[in-house]
Amino acid sequence: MQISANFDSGNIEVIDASNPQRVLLAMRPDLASHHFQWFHFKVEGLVPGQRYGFSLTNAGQSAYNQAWDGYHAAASYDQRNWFRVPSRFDDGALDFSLEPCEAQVWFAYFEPYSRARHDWLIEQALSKAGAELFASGQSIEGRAIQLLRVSRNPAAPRKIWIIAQQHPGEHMAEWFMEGLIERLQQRGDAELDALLARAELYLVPNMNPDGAVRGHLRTNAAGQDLNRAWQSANAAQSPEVLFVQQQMRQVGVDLFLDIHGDEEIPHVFSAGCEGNPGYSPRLERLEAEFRSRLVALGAEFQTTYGYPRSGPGQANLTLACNAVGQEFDCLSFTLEMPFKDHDDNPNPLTAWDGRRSMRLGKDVLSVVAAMVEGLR
Ligand code: GEM
Ligand code: ZN
Repeated sequence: MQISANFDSGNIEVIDASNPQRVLLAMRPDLASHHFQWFHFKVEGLVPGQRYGFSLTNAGQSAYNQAWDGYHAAASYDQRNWFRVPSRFDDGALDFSLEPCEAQVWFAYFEPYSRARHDWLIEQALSKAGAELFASGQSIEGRAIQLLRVSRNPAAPRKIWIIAQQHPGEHMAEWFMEGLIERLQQRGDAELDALLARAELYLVPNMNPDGAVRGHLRTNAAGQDLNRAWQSANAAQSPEVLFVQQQMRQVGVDLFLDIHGDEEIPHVFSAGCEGNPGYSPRLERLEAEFRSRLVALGAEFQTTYGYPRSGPGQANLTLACNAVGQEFDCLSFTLEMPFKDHDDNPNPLTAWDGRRSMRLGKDVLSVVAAMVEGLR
């Protein structure tokens, strides 16, 4: 049996593989950071029908070590179709076993979104979704941070910004962007036509390519949590954020969505700007309308569970959602999808996955289209 992780978004260390029924593994921390929780590795040389056991021995020290209860590892025989493997968090380790039907299998914390698929998505957006490469920044290690613009009316007054995967382990975020870009390829979509008559879309499908490729959970190649850099972005530590902020200041922002994944809460939810100094009844109304429209649409989204609300003036303005909402006095959300399942509509086979993330991206576009007139 061979175990490997030296590939795009790979992350595992083999502690002891001498006992195939109890292979001892460990997750590797982000570069220059203590954060870890993401794992992604390949096992080859399996005997179909024989049971194999794996143990992530340092799960109890991970960034969100309260998040393992109810979590089940993702697995795939072909890197396209993913399913969940019953997993148990016990005595500080995450244990799971499998009786494989093939000689090789991949395991991951969530269905990975590869850099190769990212490159394909950018090409799809440019060739089929009416997007243009408005600007391109660079990550610390020199990977492109593409800022796409979708504009059918250059005089459109509204500027809608959607960024994804500031936290590199939150691969559901770029699946969401793929769903949104896929919908932009549709013809005869009346909602989309109405939206693009009044707004331009500014999309960043992946904010943190270095971290994603390196198999990081939370930080970029300098160990910086990009979602804590929005008051101090700089070329050395957070060029990814600096680039997007500079573009936002040139273009303007009328609605901002920051797409993330959450380790602990088994639901799709949003976090707004109620703690911002500039929060107003207008923004409160817009937040409530966005949330109620998404629920009414029948999207996989709910408002019962989520992060604790911030008190007045207590927001952390180093976060993208709060920083952008405050600076541009606009509707601004962090949108969270689960690493576990959306328990309002559980799917034991797959839990939350890329396909459902894509569906949510499409649904969010409908809500944005319905609200574009009233954003200002
Ligand atoms: C979260 S955003 C945290 C927002 N918290 C509240 N109470 N609004 C982060 O960056 O920690 C997003 C994420 O990591 O997915
Ligand atoms: Zn995040």
